[in-house]
Amino acid sequence: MTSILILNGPNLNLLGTRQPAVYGSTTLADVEAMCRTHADTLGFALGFEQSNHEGVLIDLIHAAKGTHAGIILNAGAYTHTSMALMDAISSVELPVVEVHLSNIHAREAFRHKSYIAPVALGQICGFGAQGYVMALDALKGHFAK
Ligand code: CA2
Repeated sequence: MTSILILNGPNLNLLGTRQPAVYGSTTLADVEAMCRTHADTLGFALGFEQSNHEGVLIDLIHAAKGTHAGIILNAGAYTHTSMALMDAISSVELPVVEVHLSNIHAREAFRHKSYIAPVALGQICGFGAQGYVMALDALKGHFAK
């Protein structure tokens, strides 16, 4: 069965507990449950991880090679800073869909820059938790090409 890794970066463990006006009231456990339900309908197996540590995220991307066929990545604030995550994505040559809960282009200027976007299949942002489900559909379509 095709397996997808959903990877979440720093502070996303707090989802649903603070700043609901920006990030919604859905918890990360809720996001995982939504994704698992949708992955079942698409015939995907799912890995679902979160880390607050850049090196751990890099290790998880490296380990995805050979285990997962694609990655859905919300790198949190590392999106805007991390050339190391960008290099890790390039090195594994797996399709990556970049996801953000908020519309990063409608927020502060520093959030407009993404180091992930140039090495991703595409970016989904601004649709809250539904963006992860949309990313699963995007990978399904990509594999069907
Ligand atoms: O919109 C997104 O998904 C972000 O990746 C979220 C990051 C932010 O730095 C990016 O610019 C956009 C922040 C994640 C923090 O998540 C929290 C959730 C609830 C309460 C506090 C933080």
